[in-house]
Amino acid sequence: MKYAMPALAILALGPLTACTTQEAITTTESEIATTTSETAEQTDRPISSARGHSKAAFFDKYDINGDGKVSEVEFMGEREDGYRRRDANGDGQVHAEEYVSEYEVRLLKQMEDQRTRQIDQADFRFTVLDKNEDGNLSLDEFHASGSRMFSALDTNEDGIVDELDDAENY
Ligand SMILES: [Ca+2]
Ligand SMILES: [Ca+2]
Ligand SMILES: [Ca+2]
Repeated sequence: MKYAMPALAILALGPLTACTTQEAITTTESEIATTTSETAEQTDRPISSARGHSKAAFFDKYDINGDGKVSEVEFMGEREDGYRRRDANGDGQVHAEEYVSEYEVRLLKQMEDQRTRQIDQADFRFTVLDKNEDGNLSLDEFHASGSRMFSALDTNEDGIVDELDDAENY
């Protein structure tokens, strides 16, 4: 029945969750790297355009009247707003510093949002781990989480994690 673990229990898998967190950070870094290497035409997209989320982000950004369709008028209109936003000194031109600094502001905001989310998740993980809610993570509580994690990985329950186990999330 361990596959039917509720989300809360999965979150309690301390190191495993930490691993997932690390993965999230790595993903963000690679997204930033990807964004940096994108062509000029693509950089107008929302920075956080992880695969799968990019379509939703596209509609969120460009579907101004929210009808589930993006007309070229909506698209180009939003692009023009983006151009005006970048033109910080309002001279009708986007200079290199204006272009880069607009990106920097968006990037910093994204990183701050990410940081806030990760810290909130760490706070939440602690409340899940601290079973008796005394504000301290005892070694027993920490080991309880470790046992659940090991059990989830040792799918054939032989006390060893190896190739014979087919857990998908490490
Ligand atoms: Ca300007
Ligand atoms: Ca405790
Ligand atoms: Ca095993």
